[in-house]
Amino acid sequence: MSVPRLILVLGDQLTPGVAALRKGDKARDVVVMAEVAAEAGYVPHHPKKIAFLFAAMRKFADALRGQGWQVAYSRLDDEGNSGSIPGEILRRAEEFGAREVIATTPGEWRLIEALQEAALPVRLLPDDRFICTQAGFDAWAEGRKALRMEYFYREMRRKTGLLMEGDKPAGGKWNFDHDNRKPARADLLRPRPIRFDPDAVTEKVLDLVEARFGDNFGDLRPFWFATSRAQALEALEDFVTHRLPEFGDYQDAMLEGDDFLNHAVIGLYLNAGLLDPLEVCQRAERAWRDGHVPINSAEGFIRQIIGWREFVRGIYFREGPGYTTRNELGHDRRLPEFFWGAETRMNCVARVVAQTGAHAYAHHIQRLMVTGNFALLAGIDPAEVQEWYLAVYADAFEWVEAPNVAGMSQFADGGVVASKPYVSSGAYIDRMSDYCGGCAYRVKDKTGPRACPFNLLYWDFLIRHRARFEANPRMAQMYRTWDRMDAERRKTVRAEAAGLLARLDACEVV
Ligand code: FAD
Ligand code: DLZ
Ligand code: SF4
Repeated sequence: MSVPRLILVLGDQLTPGVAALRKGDKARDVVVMAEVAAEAGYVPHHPKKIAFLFAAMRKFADALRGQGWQVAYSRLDDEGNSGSIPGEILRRAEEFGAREVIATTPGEWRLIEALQEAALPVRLLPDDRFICTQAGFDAWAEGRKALRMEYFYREMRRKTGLLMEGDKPAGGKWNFDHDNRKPARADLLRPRPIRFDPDAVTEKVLDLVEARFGDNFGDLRPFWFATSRAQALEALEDFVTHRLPEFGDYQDAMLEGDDFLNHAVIGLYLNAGLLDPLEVCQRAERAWRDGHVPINSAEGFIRQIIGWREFVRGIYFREGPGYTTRNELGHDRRLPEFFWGAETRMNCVARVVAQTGAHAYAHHIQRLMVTGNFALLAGIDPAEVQEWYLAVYADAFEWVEAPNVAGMSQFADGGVVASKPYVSSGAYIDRMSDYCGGCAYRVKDKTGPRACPFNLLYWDFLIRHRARFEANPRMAQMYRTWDRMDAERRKTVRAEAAGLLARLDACEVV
């Protein structure tokens, strides 16, 4: 009999057709899956995120066994668990007499490097669960002065044929974002995402996570995520039926009493491998062709997946391991404690952090224009901001988190992802949400004791970085507005912003 090889399947590779499994031989090889302290602890992950991954991993292992695979599964509390992926590879190699490992390339440079340094040779196969290959992305990017998602997205539309009529975009436009900026009103009838009661496997994981990670930021219970492919498919159907029709309209809206609005809440399932990006988009397209969903919603949703999701992945691997340490704006302030739940008087921030703690979820505009906006305006160290996002969201894996946080949100990459920094005063938050009504600050106040911190810090940010952004045609108008402001008023804004930042540094409640 030939020597068995180890087939490594990581926690976010829960796809039956993942590259390493395709290369494996059921009759010869052993699948290795491992819950390990190193992966569960390299940032203080939200307990719901750890529970989701462990429960989904255990069920996936069972499904593989059902298909005839031999699976060596390490539970976190197993005696002999070495605590790391390379350690578990070595342990299983000794157990089964294997001399070779086949793995699908992880979505994180740290883990790629760890596998390359493992005691056994590890053959890394490209992760082909994406629409665009890395070679395809690099070929598209080559020679372009700036990489812009919109042009990449059109290529992906042509490549997949999604929402195409011949070689023309369906509905006559590539992008319907212009129709997608409506604020939402509280609506008790808007259906919330479907919830799944934990079964016996999940309950066991919840007990483990409670004991080991119960002190991490975030609520473990109630736990309601899907943890199998069948449930993830149900969650997709639930979204397409109930929330996709108005997804476009309310994509950017935020409401205090509605943590999900019309969002899909499937990022975690896509990223863990329970759903396939193309099948998700084809389902949305079918709903449009059936007349169930308008084009602005179908297009807006599909763009997030074949556009943004594929684009940020291409950027992460193109930019290399140094990407996450970039800090082009030289920001070095510590992340305030209120990101971890300490008191803040800013209602918008308090709400988004509380919702994040409750669900390990916030939608895109909450991540970008509330917490991300505040961190950028206040000049927080982008490494600390990245660590926070990587820890608190159930869908966070570095390949997708880093370009969104370091690139899109914090401009730490100097403009690789975003053509200008995503900063705004309180007016944007007020327009798109109902947060300001219940806030201790007044969004209309530009200065004074109750001035909204976003108003003060917005100008302060622009002036601190004037040399870099003044020439940007999309920002020139703001500098003209500032220059036209009364000199005394400008002095007051800067002095009050400095006072606010000093209070932040002194850990006072702001
Ligand atoms: P929906 O709004 O319903 O969108 C549908 C799908 O589109 C998502 O599930 C996701 O797969 C995809 N998508 C949408 N926007 C993006 C994007 N910018 N990049 C990649 N995919 C996108 N997404 C992650 O998957 N993991 C992260 O760690 C992550 N961190 C983020 C950090 C910041 C600061 C910002 C601004 C965005 C981040 N995003 C991240 C993108 C986006 O916020 C989430 O994908 C989305 O909120 C997930 O919720 P949903 O499934 O309800 O998405
Ligand atoms: C995020 C995570 C966690 C919390 N735990 C595990 C684990 O115990 N075992 C595992 O194989 N993967 C885990 N992961 C995912 C990895 O840390 C890593 O982010 C991805 O595999 C990168 O693609
Ligand atoms: Fe946020 Fe300012 Fe509105 Fe308060 S007033 S909720 S701080 S934007």
